[in-house]
This record gives sequence, C-alpha cells and structure tokens, in this order.
Amino acid sequence: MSAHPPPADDLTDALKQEGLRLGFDLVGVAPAVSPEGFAQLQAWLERGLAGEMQYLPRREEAYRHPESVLSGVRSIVMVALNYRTVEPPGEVAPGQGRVSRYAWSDCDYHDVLRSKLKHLAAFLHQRSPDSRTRVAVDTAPLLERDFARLAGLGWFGKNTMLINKRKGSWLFLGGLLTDLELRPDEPHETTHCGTCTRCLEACPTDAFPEPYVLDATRCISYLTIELRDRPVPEAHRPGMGDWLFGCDICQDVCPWNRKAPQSTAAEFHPSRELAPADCVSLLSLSQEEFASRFGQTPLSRPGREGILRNACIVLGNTGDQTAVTALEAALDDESPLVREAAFWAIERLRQRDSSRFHEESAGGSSRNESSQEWESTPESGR
Ligand code: B12
Ligand code: SF4
Ligand code: SF4
Repeated sequence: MSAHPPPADDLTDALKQEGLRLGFDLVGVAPAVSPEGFAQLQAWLERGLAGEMQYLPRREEAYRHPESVLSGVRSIVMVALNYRTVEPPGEVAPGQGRVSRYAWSDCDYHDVLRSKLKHLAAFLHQRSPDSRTRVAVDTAPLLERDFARLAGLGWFGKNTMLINKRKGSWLFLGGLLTDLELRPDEPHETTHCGTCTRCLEACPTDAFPEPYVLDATRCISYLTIELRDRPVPEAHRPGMGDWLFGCDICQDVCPWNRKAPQSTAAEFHPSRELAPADCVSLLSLSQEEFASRFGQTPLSRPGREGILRNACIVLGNTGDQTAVTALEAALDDESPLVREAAFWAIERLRQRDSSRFHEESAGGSSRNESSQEWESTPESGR
C-alpha cells in the first residue's frame, strides 16, 4: 500500500523547471533501481583499481541499491552543473603547477551543489509536505554517473566521464532522492565516442587499462588529491608533469568539450591565482600560512603535506636550477613526505641537467656529477 499519491506528472515538470531556475544546466529523473553499474563497481574494486580509497570497498554493499541512502526511495532527481569558465593557460612556465579546472574558484563544488539541491528539496516539500528527501553530492554510496545516465543526462565516455552532447563533460553531478514516485526520463541509451580514442592516448600515466575503465591508482587526480599520507609511487611521478592538483587532460582532449558552453554559475568563476601556482613559493608555506591561504578551498583536501609533496614533484619534472635552493630547504621540512619528494626532485633535476650537459657537449668530456654524494638520506615516510 502506498502512502503517497500516484505518479505526479505536473510535480515532475515543476521540479525540473525549478531545478533549471536554480541554475542547474541539466535536470532529469531516474527511477530508484539497483544500478547497472553495480557489477562494474564490484569488478573494479576486485581488481584493486580503487587504490587507497577505502571508503569505496567499505561501503560496497550500500551501492547495490539507493535504498541505503534513503529508505523507501522511489525516484532520484539527477542534476548537472557546468563548471567550464575561462580557458586554462596553454603553456605553463617551468616550476608552475597546474590546478584542475574544478578547483579554480574559492567555492567548494560540494557546497554549491548541496545548497542548490536543498532549495530544490524545500520546493518539493512545499508541494508535498509528507515526502522525504535526501541530497547526495559525491559522498553518499551512490553511483552518480549511472543514475545520471538513467535520468537521460548523458553517456559514459571512454574516459569514464558522463558526457552530454550539448554541454560536454565539464559537469558536476548531484542527486535529490525522494520517496515520491516521479515520472522517470528515458535513459540515455546511445554512446557517442565512436572510434575516437583521444582520451585513452593522451593520459600521461596510462590510467585506462581499457576503454570505460579507470585505474585510479595511476590517475593524477588520485595521486595528487586522494593519495594522502603516502609518497606518490616513483614510476608515476614523471607522468604527473606539471599537475599540482588534479588533472584535466582526458577532458581537455575530448571533442565533445570543444563546443561546450561557458558556465553561468558565478560561484565557479576563478577567484584566486591558482592556475598555475608557483611551486617554489608553496614550499615555504608554514602550516598556518597554508591553512589561511587554502583552508576553505578544495586544495585543503590533501593538506599542506600533500600539496608540498606535489609541488616538489612538479619542480623535479619541470623546474630548473633556480628551484634547487627551495628544494634543499625542503629537505629539512617537518614532513617526511615532503623531505622524500624534495630529495627525489633534486636528484631528478641533477640528472636532467647532466644529460643536457652531455647532449650539449656532443660527446666531449663532462663533469662527473655522480661523485657528489648527498649527505643526508631522507626518510621515505612509508
Ligand atoms: C572515486 C571518484 C574518483 C576517483 C575514481 C574515478 C573513477 N573513474 O572511478 C578519482 C580520484 C580518480 C576521480 C577523479 C576524477 N573525478 Co571523481 N569521483 C569519484 C566518486 C566519488 C565515485 C566514483 C566511483 O564510484 N567510481 C567507481 C567506478 C566503477 O564508477 P564510475 O566511474 O562512477 O561509474 C562507471 C561504472 O558504473 C561504469 N558502468 C556502468 N554501467 C556500465 C556498463 C558497462 C557495460 C560498462 C563497460 C561500464 C559500466 O561506467 C560508469 C562511468 O564510467 C564520484 C562521485 C560519485 N559518488 O559517483 C566522483 C565523480 C565521478 N568525479 C568527478 C570528477 C569531476 C572527477 C575529475 C574530473 C576531477 C579532476 N579533474 O581531477 C577526475 C576525472 C578522472 C576520470 N577520468 O574519471 C565527477 C564526474 C562528473 C562527470 N561529468 O562524469 C563525479 C561524479 C563527482 C561529482 N559529484 O560531480 N574521481
Ligand atoms: S584525469 Fe589525467 S591522469 Fe586521470 S585518467 Fe584523465 S588524463 Fe589520465
Ligand atoms: S576523447 Fe573521444 S573516446 Fe574519449 S570520451 Fe571523448 S569522445 Fe569519447
């Protein structure tokens, strides 16, 4: 027996309109079913592709059905919010670290989406006071991309992103779960990647073992943001290039993003000089200075230790000799992670310098740099 009225078509339409009025770029409704991608999630976890993100396997069972997020759930209003603002700089100077597009503004996207979704929930409660709702952005055990596809918002690209033909993939997703039965949209059944493989080829750390599957343990986004309290495995450091926080390459190369519109959300307008960031100056930040500069921003997630570790790696990859003094000072940093990364970066800069010297002297005599031993050996932090 149902405590609620049968499908409320006009309510569904009104909710969608309200979602668009609140600034969402796409709004669709998915039925609250067990997601098709659950089996994929299980296989992905089984293969160890989630790395150290323990919260994923810990809640594996909860992903089986959105009932675990809201008991009695019948429908999920899925929303997407465009975050494409200005274009990133094409070239980045040596020692400058790139920051992923999603973190250019001072506003955390979770807060922005949650606040809009709460307004949408309030609208729903006004129309249907007995209904129950729950807002989900990122942290609930909900395969957001699966439900977005079910709600007709787009398809999964080979880079695993949810892509919409008109809006591209610079989209944040979120959901409003409700025990009301809303009229579901047609799922997005077609895919539009065709024979394209640009994202797979462009990924600098070979993070796609196959199309539609991401090995998070190789993804720069994971390495620079989620892999906290650990060193970045040495094999992946060169591939990080100049990425200090996150990575946008597999979206930058996607043809569906070429004509993607600009975001109208003022909250995502770049508000700090984060793109790019000067890695040498980051190395001198104290805990307090880091907190006051980045405390309220997405860059606080890996903390001072993670950001300084990343800055050392960027300097090792793209810096020049002018970075060595700052890196040597970082050998005395309070954090073993930072000390280890600084040591690696100094070694890498010396190797690069020495191979350049060899190339320039075209077979002539060269200094024997390897005879200079480092006096201190940093702790690995492992
Ligand atoms: C963990 C996580 C990560 C991990 C792992 C990413 C991954 N690809 O799994 C890391 C840290 C690497 C990451 C990186 C990024 N993330 Co993230 N991430 C998440 C999170 C919290 C969970 C994702 C998850 O469960 N992954 C497990 C895999 C198995 O699931 P999935 O990729 O979501 O879904 C796939 C399967 O279900 C599969 N599938 C389903 N059915 C079927 C059927 C068949 C036949 C096949 C083959 C596959 C298949 O395809 C789906 C899409 O590929 C979600 C939020 C959420 N709750 O969903 C955000 C989320 C996916 N991330 C997001 C973003 C923006 C990013 C970054 C762009 C950030 C950045 N610039 O650094 C990068 C993009 C990297 C990439 N190419 O995916 C957005 C994506 C929006 C979009 N348009 O798709 C989300 C939805 C957050 C949000 N609320 O907006 N992320
Ligand atoms: S975000 Fe960067 S590292 Fe991660 S899969 Fe895409 S291109 Fe590869
Ligand atoms: S780059 Fe090509 S293959 Fe990759 S997601 Fe975009 S269209 Fe699909």
